[in-house]
Parts: sequence; structure tokens; C-alpha cells
Amino acid sequence: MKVMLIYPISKFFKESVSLVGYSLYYRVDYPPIALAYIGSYLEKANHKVKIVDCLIEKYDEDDVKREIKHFDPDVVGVTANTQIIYDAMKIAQIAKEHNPNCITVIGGPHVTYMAKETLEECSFIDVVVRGEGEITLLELLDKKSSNWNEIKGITYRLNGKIVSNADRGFIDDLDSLPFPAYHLLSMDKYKAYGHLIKEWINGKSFAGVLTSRGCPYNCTFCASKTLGKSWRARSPENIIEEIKILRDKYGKKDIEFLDDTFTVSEKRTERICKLIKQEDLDISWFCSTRVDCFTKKIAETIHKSGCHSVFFGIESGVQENLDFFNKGFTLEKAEQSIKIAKKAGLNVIAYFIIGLPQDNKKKIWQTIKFAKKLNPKIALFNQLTPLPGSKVYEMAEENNLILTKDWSKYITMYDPVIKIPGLTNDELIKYLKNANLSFYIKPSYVLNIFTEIVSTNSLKILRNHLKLLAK
Ligand code: B12
Ligand code: SF4
Repeated sequence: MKVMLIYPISKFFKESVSLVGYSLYYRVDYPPIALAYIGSYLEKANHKVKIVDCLIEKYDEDDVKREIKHFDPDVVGVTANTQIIYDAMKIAQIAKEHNPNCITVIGGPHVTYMAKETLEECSFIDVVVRGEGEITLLELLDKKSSNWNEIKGITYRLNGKIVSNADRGFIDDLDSLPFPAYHLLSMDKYKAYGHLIKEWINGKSFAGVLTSRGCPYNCTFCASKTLGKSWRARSPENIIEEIKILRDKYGKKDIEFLDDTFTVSEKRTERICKLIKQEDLDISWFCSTRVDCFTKKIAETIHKSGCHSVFFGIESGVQENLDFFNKGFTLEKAEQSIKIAKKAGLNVIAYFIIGLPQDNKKKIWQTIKFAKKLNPKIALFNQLTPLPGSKVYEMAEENNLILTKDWSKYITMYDPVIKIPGLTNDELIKYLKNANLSFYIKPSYVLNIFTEIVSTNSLKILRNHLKLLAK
């Protein structure tokens, strides 16, 4: 069958150009790994696949119509996070308007938790795939129009009713999956733009590799359980093989390991690092992890094998908030790990969240002060957002704190979407702005902003910054 997999046109990304940290210091265009994994899995079963990444191609609706008309797919599959769900629905509409018999399928974190609601809201979508998509979509193609009741992990319409089949388990042996279908993407277009990230990766061409799936932790703001709560890891040898392809075929010399927590296992981390050196891969790389999965030994080992930067979710400078988030570590632990990382020569990027229901001015400043004390290279401040699939979403629902279910507003950086009894919306936006500004307005950073604007001729970025400041 002919299957077209589409990453939607994203209003969110067009607007995110205005975000201080992202646009100037850390802006990266990622390949849509989920679609590339599904693509290679379907190709292996002899289906004809085309991936359309509207984001990287800067496509508008007319472009998508043209692509669909040209390829004339039997099935269109779209991916969606919460923030881009309406953009994904639009793609399904375009597909149905082209051919009402084309089966439209949607997958990703948002619809995994909002399957029924998504089908109720959008009549152009035929099937929601919940959780991991590779096997489920293949089964759906095999049974194009019959016996959908046998396919685990889908929600669909049957005789006018919405039916949810049983959940599907997760793929245990990740090495059994074919590598992502990079050949279906314009790999040369995925790049890093932000000033600091460009400096760190030293102008090299960049790619993302997912070395494990599932996160064993339970942070209350996070919607990570789409890929399960048990950590499943690829073997180091399998990962190295993929990196070699990215390096030799696509010229990629810097790799971001996209895992939620790359260093869950010290032993596996060491083995990957050993192989990177042993095989003389000549790459640099970066990853995300938790402060409590990070030791001096890990810091030194990863740095020696080419790791230049590590992202940590610090989240707050208030212990009570860390406990509310169920982070399971202390402020002291956070300080200690950041020191270790810096001492090993790693760039530290730290995430923080403000705008908890119990937040007030004093607590927010405590977080900002803590961020300054840690002094990471980049601090990214977000508003607490009740993402479907997270514990915070359930809590906010139960306590009637949700202000809007316009999902396009769930972007964690602009308008608040939950009530905070001790703060007005305007105050929260002001604090978020102050948090970012107080962090970025340093002489060296201002110089960076200026250089970036001049070197990339990014007047749009400047205009968006000014708009953000004036808000
Ligand atoms: C890399 C990443 C990004 C990249 C995305 C780049 C890209 N082009 O894909 C960047 C940095 C840009 C990004 C931005 C954001 N992200 Co993000 N991101 C991730 C991360 C770490 C990995 C995503 C990934 O590739 N996973 C690997 C693939 C294999 O898994 P997957 O996407 O879930 O896909 C599987 C299934 O979901 C399913 N599936 C997915 N799509 C489809 C489609 C079809 C047709 C089918 C059948 C199945 C299917 O099958 C796939 C394979 O098994 C996840 C965390 C995570 N663990 O997933 C967060 C995550 C997706 N991001 C999240 C968030 C909140 C954001 C931001 C809002 C953050 C911010 N404030 O800026 C923005 C929103 C961007 C947007 N447009 O929506 C949330 C989404 C929660 C939600 N309810 O939607 C996640 C889950 C993090 C979290 N734990 O809460 N992100
Ligand atoms: S924030 Fe990170 S560690 Fe916590 S549950 Fe989400 S992915 Fe896991």
C-alpha cells in the first residue's frame, strides 16, 4: 500500500522563533524520528512510504494538497503532540478531501491520552494509534478494512460509535527495529541554529538518535508514558552502527541522543562511550539526563568520548515544588551534579518550571535565584502546563484549575492555561519574562544576541523579541 506520513505544518514552531533561549542560544531543527521509525518498519514489509515534514520544508496547505495529490496515498498517517493537534487535524481533512477512501491515522503523545476526544472533535480522522506505532500501523495496513477489532492499541469508529481496543504492549527488543528511514528525509536540512549550540557543535552537521524508550520516573508534569514506564535500551553495538550510517552516508558529525534520560544505566553509558572511542567515530554529542543519574565517573567518561553538553531538568529552586513534581532529588543534589558536570568540562543546559498552583512571587524568585546560582550556560524557563498524559493534568482537572482546553495554547511559554490562586495571568507572564531576561541580560549574552542577529540577518528574531518584551 501507499502510505504518506506527515509532520504537520506547525503554527507553534513559527511562533517559537520569538523564544529567547530557543531562537538565539539553542535552536535546532530535528528530523521527525517517530515517522522515520514507522517509515522504515513499513518499508521492510514492502509498503511504499513517503514522509512529508512540513516543518522543515516550510510547507503550507497548498503544498500539502499538492504532495497528497501527487502521491495519492491509500493511508495518511499524521503525528501530533498536544500543541499541534489542530494542525494535524487539518492534514487529515486535506487527505479526506482529496480522497474520502484514504484511511487517515493519527498517533503520538497527545492522541494516546485523548483518543476518544480526538475522534469526537475531528470527523476526518479514522483511526487513533495509541502508544508505540510501528506494529500497530503495520497490522492496520494488513487488515485494511476488516477485523480492526483484533488490532491492539487503536481507537476508531464502528457503526457510529467510538471503540477502543485493548492496549498494545511495548516492543521489548529495540534492536529488532530497522533504523529510522533517513533516506526518506531531506537530511541535509536538519541543522542547529542557536548561537551557543552552533558554537558547541562547532559547525558540524547534526542528527538525533534515540537509544532507549520509556522512562522509569514519574515526574508529575511530564507526559512521557507514551513509550511506557519501563526503560528499554538498544544495545551499544546497534547504536554505534546507526551513528556510522549517519556519519558516512549523511555526513553527520554531531549527535543528540534524544532519550528522556540517557544515563539511566552507568554500565551502558560507559560501553557506548568506549565504543565511540574504540571505533574512532570522530563525533561529538550531547544528551539529556537527571541529576540523580549523574556521577563524577559518568561526567568524565562522557566528556572524554566527545560529549559537549548535557540537559538537566532542575525544575525549581524550591524543595516543596520539587516534591510536588515528584522529582525524587534535593536542591543540594542538583547543585552537586551541576558542579560535577561543569568541572568535567560539559556545557550545562537547565530546565525550570514556574507557575505551580501554589506558586507566589517569593517562590518564583527563589527559583530564578537558584538558576543564577547554578549558572548553567542556558536556562530555559517554562510555565507549568497540564499536558494530557501527565499527573498534573489529572490534578488540574480534579481541582477545576484548567482555564482552557484550546490545545494550541499548551505551549508552556505564553498564556497560562491553569489557574494559580496566588497570581494573576499577567503577573505570571511578567515573571516568566523576568526569569528569562534576568538570566539572559548579561554582557556576554547581549553580545551573542547582537552577533547572531547580524550574522543571520535575523530581523524577524529581533522583532519577535521586542514583541515578547512589550507583552
Ligand atoms: C525530540 C522531542 C522534541 C523535539 C521534536 C522534534 C521533531 N521534529 O520531532 C523538539 C525539541 C522540537 C520538541 C519540542 C516540544 N516538545 Co517535545 N519531545 C521530544 C522528545 C524528547 C522525543 C520525541 C521523539 O522523537 N520520541 C521518539 C519517538 C519514537 O516516540 P514518539 O514520538 O512518541 O512516537 C511513537 C508513538 O508516539 C507513535 N506515533 C507518533 N506519531 C505517530 C504517527 C502515526 C501515524 C502513528 C501510527 C504512530 C505515531 O509511534 C511512534 C513510534 O513508536 C519527547 C519525549 C519522548 N520521550 O517522546 C518530547 C515530547 C514529545 N515533547 C513534549 C513537549 C511538551 C514539547 C514542547 C511543547 C516543549 C516546548 N515547550 O517547547 C515542544 C512542542 C513542539 C511541537 N511541535 O509539538 C511532550 C509532549 C506532551 C504531549 N502531551 O504532547 C513530550 C512527550 C515530552 C514529555 N515527556 O512531556 N520536542
Ligand atoms: S521529566 Fe524526564 S525523568 Fe521525569 S518522567 Fe519525564 S522523562 Fe522521565
